[in-house]
Amino acid sequence: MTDVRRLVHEAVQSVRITDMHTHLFPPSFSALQKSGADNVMTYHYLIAEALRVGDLSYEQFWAMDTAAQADWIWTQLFEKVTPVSEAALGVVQIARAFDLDPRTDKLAALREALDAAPTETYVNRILDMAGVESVVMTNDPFDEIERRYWEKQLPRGPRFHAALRLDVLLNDWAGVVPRLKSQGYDVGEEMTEVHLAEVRRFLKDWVGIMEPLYFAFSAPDTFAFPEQTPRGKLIAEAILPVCRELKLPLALMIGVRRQVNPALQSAGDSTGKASIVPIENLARQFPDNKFFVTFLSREDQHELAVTARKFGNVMPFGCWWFLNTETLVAEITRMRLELIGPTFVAQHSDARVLEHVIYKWQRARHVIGNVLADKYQSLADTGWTVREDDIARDVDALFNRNFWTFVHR
Ligand code: HDL
Ligand code: ZN
Repeated sequence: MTDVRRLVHEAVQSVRITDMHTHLFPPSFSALQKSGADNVMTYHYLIAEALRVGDLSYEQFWAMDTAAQADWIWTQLFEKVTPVSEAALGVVQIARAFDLDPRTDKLAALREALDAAPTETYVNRILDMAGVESVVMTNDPFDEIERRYWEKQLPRGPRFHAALRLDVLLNDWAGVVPRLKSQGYDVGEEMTEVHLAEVRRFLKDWVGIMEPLYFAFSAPDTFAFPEQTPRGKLIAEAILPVCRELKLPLALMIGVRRQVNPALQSAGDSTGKASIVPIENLARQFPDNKFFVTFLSREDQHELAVTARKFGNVMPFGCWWFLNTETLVAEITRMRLELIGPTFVAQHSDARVLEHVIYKWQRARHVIGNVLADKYQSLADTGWTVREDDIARDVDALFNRNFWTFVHR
């Protein structure tokens, strides 16, 4: 391995990461936090894969309790076939991080090693194993269970940041109106200026409660902007004005097609090619707003990278969900480096279970490290002197600093 490649891999292996999009919660949000072997095994990625192997009906699978589901998934993906998929290999990597041999130690040992009721100490141990400095959660003010935790103002510690998730507000205005009215906000379906001002008040109230780093919205593949719909008006006249006033980015996650197979429940969503035009319109019409953007479809990635060249208020982030594979992380990262240099957020884990961060970031460091090593080696081959502190600066930007600079800009 050349000196340059070694320096790049060392920098990537040692960088402390900000994980800007996860579904993790601190131990104080006990009903919402997920850790431990049975939660690792019943990740919806693995459920979908196991149901392709086994001969259980959807109903039979969902009728089992979590431990029985985990045992069944283990048999399907780790005994009947070889765990070479991203998610199955991830379980192996988690086991290996605890010095277990999953072939011989099997699921029982994983249950022994991982902690389903984590303490602060365990959480810090896992985040440190992954080299993750802090994570950003996904926080829904319309989730009744989650609301109760926020109302108690429970401590969440310095390693769990909030992001205010707006899917319910933006996807179900008619359903939200009575709920907001019951909380004392004077809103109505006709969405008058008074109603929009009340939505802005609602958003600011939750900013005061959660102190989010950004607002987020998972948009369908059909997302359009501008559009004369409640969603279009809420974005333009409620969300973006509050984001501008409080200097908060809006994260747009575009391309999901929810519940293409409802029988798979949490595993039933899929992907669809979306249009880049709404992002161009938003970035151009609202130059004082900041947009984190990620698309779910492989086919949208090139247009996103080109759009980021056109608009400095667009920050591409991560290789999301079905794109978080060795092949596509390498392709997307290479494409972004070649079009916009090290000026994006390289990855997020989307972890749903605490121990996910171990394999998600081990894989990201490996794949992104290889791409970066190629790029710096190509540069060195021209005679440009590649310096160790330049590499460290760029790697920290991709895995950490670009996120914070954009949030605080
Ligand atoms: O909408 C989202 O934030 C997605 O990441 C979904 O939560 C999805 O189910 C997921 O976990 N993807 O990794
Ligand atoms: Zn997510």
